[in-house]
Amino acid sequence: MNNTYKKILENREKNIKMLAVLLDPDKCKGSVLSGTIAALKADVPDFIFVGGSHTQLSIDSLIELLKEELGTEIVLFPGNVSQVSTKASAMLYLSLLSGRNAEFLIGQHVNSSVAIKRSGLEIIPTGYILIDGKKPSSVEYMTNTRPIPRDKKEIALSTAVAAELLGMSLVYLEAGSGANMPVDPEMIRHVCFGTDIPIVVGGGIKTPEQLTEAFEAGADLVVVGNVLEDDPSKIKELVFATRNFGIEPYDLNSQADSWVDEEEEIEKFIKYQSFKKNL
Ligand code: 1GP
Repeated sequence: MNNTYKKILENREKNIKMLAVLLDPDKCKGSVLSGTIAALKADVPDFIFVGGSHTQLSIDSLIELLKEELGTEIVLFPGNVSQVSTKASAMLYLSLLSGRNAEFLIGQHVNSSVAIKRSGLEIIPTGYILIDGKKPSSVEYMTNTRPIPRDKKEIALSTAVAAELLGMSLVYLEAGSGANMPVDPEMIRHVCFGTDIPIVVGGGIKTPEQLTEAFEAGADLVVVGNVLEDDPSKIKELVFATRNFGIEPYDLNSQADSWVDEEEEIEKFIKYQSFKKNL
């Protein structure tokens, strides 16, 4: 098994939640790119995804730059076959299961399968499920498909289970980049409860609270994009919320208390030693 998926499975096994940052090559350039790289150097997410719904330019140079600057592996999140790059290490091999457009279910795959197999990229078969994020999404428009209504958790579950039975490695619940509303935690909970493969959630997540809600509902990996295009420094609080997921404030306090106790003990000991010296 290759590295990216292995890491996802190992973390899932230990209930360690993960964060991926999605960089869209169309938007991530100039000062946005330099600001994002600086922020990501200080607070490192688990994965960097690169891709977009309608990018057609070569993404090789962006990937090379990211690898050089961040020293991290890059995962492709392609909107279409033109976004395949051998500079990346892995690729989410997406099939848009929520739609009924054969082109995005299997057509693009047939057109590119032999080249992708030869590329040496780690391929992660992913059931991509578009959910209504209360804003028309680029995915919806570009693929000419309709999202699953946000209150139809049974349909989302049936689609995710179909992904699992088809042998896919991941389910990606996607509200669409820049969604007004992220996937409802109730839907995430329902899907996670009924499936046995890792669940990725993205679209419209902007705050540590939304991220934590997705994790609490069972998401293994959360993807954020737009929020960092607006303000790269937001990565700090999102990485913090991911790393501290599951640690109760009580635990943090009691840990702090024990450090205080320890410090007090050391201080007392030092005082005692100097007291003895002066006897
Ligand atoms: C889109 O899920 C990703 O595919 C990220 O969405 O840009 O809204 O964070 P945002």
